[in-house]
Amino acid sequence: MTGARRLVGALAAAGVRQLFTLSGNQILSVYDATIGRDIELIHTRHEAAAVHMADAWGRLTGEPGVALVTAGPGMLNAVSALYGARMAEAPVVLMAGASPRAQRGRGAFQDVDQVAVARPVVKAAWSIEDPARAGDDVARALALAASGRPGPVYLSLPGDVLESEAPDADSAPPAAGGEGALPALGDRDALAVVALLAEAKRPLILTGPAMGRGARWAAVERLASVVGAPALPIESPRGLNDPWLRGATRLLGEADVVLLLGKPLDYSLRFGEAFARGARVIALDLDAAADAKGVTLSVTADPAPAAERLAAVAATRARPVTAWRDEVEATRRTTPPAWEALRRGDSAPIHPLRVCAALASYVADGALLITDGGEFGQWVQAGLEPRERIINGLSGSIGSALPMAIGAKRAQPGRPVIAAMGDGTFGFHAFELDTAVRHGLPIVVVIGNDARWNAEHTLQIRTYGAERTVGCELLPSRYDQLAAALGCHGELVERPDELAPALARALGAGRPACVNVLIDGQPAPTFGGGGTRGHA
Ligand SMILES: Cc1ncc(C[n+]2csc(CCOP(=O)(O)OP(=O)(O)O)c2C)c(N)n1
Ligand SMILES: [Mg+2]
Repeated sequence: MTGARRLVGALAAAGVRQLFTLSGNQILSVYDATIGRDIELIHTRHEAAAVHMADAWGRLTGEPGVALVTAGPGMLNAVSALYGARMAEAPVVLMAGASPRAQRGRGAFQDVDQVAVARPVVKAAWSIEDPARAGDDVARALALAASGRPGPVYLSLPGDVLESEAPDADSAPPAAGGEGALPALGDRDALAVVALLAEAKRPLILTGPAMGRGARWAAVERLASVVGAPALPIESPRGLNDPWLRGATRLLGEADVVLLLGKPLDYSLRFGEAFARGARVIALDLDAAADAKGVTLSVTADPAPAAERLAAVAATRARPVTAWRDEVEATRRTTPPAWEALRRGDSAPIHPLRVCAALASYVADGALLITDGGEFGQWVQAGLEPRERIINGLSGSIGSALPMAIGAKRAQPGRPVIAAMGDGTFGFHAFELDTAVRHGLPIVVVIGNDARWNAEHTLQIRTYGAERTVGCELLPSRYDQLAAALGCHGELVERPDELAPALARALGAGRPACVNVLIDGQPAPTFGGGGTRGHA
């Protein structure tokens, strides 16, 4: 059996049902090996898009999304998206074709040290070297991507390893269980953390992106309710200035004890300066540094089981009920009174909050909302209250929303998926609308078209003055016509009263749709407080 067949066999055995991919010489043996297997090739128009799709799949299902791209430029195209998956702690496996081993370092076609390129942005990167073990490598990569702190894993696939025949390995080692044993929370540490939380008047729990999803998040919420702390995932590149936190941003800066669960004290928390002076910070993570600056108590433990354990320990202690948790949540849900008029406004170009108002009922009915960076993205995050959202994440990279919507629709085909993004952001992967058409994945793209890169334009005004704006203009292009040319349903919306019928037609079209809304490019809302401003 060839290495390629063994690799595909291992993917199928692990339950992988699709590869997000773009073809190339070096991976055609893998394509061939999928014939007759229950694995679909979702073939994209750019390698980064393939990884963004795998990223969304990983975030929604908890299972690794798998992308397959060709060597050299194909792999290099995917690297930026790998960074997005790493910062979002999304389980992803990227496999890329690579030069035959005998040609390494001899100027082979599209030869570049792909493992070295991938290493800074993945949990692990290696090259498959033995066709007999190709299946084991795949199983290991999949397990590693999903375990501990999830993230991307990279595998190079040398052409000769894929194509050569090899007998089955004598005794294939059992698939390794990810990272092996992860550090567990000790009794003394558990008591110390609970004691600090018990003393707090305004405790706060912040998590990293992975702890903010699925079963991990359920554990966090149990702990939060036992200790009377608001719990929030930090997944926005604007940190505590995440527009979805609204006025709660200010309150969070008043917390007196902050428990960071799987959340580094990084730029998104202004390295600790986002908190009140004197606030005590507990850092609990797989790799918590013992002497981290600004940290009162540092605990090395796997945060997901630790959250369960802490909840159990804290439940044995009486704790006075305070209004703090409810106050933060109520403030988070409250939008400024002045927004009501903007949500109902009838002026053109359309205010971003008017677009939010038109989307609200779909989101309330359970549509999955995917939003990307830029000022329009921030407005959408501030102006809507989805049960579940996917945003670009701590990478602060724009452009992923459209391909992520495709990966999400593949994962949850029965659910409406709405991707709302700026016009600049749309341009990065607009051609993936073609991928959505070919694969019958009827996503709805809503473009807030202000004919500029407004986030940067706004920063220029703030930093250099209104008379020194330069290089951030776009055109009010007919992206709806572009979409229609690719086989999508297209809508142009110029006036507020056109919004609701256009969205209804788009969501009912039964094929991918693009609603091109000419908006008034407004600076994103800010609510004051700690955090990081101005990031995508
Ligand atoms: C990959 C990447 N390139 C560039 C940026 C810088 N950037 C952040 S927001 C933004 C403008 C986005 O424009 P658009 O999508 O039209 O949204 P708007 O701000 O106009 O609402 C840019 C260029 C980034 N964050 N990521
Ligand atoms: Mg724009």
